Amino acid sequence: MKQATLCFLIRRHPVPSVLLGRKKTGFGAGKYNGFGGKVEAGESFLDAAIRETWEEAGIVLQPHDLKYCGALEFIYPANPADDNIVRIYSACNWHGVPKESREMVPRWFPVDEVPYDQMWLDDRHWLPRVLRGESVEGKVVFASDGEHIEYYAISGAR
Ligand code: 8DG
Repeated sequence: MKQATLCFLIRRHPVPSVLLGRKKTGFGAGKYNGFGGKVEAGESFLDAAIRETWEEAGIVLQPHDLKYCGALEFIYPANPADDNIVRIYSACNWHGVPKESREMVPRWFPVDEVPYDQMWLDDRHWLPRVLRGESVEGKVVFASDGEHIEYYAISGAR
């Protein structure tokens, strides 16, 4: 199964907020998400999270900036090539200012105004935990349309 990453930048001031990017093209286009994508040959998950956040948002992260927040399996029975296991990270420290890239338009959202109606449908079941500093583990199985959820099981751990 494809290995992938997602990284959420979180700032405390002026109000607790998360940086999301609206995907401009490709898989998940039009949706807000964290920054991430496939782990390439020879990379660790951490390397991939750092590279993707740089490529998609122009943000520089050091390995020690990243906090591991758990892993989720995303299963697309109608298109198994899209199946992926994602390691999720958050970061409260970084260098640089978010910048639009070829793939993403970054935007800050207060944590109580996350645009779940413009995100993958499962995100509302686990992202609030990540934003509270908790970890998540689980699996999401999508329906044949690749959008609705057939089944999910997500547990959290502090
Ligand atoms: P790349 O070309 O930059 O490597 O990556 P990509 O085209 O953006 O994505 P990908 O490699 O196909 O990897 C899948 C990405 O999509 C990965 O970051 C995890 C993410 N993703 C799903 N399903 C869901 C979901 O339900 N919610 C969220 N938040 N992200 C999801 O595959």
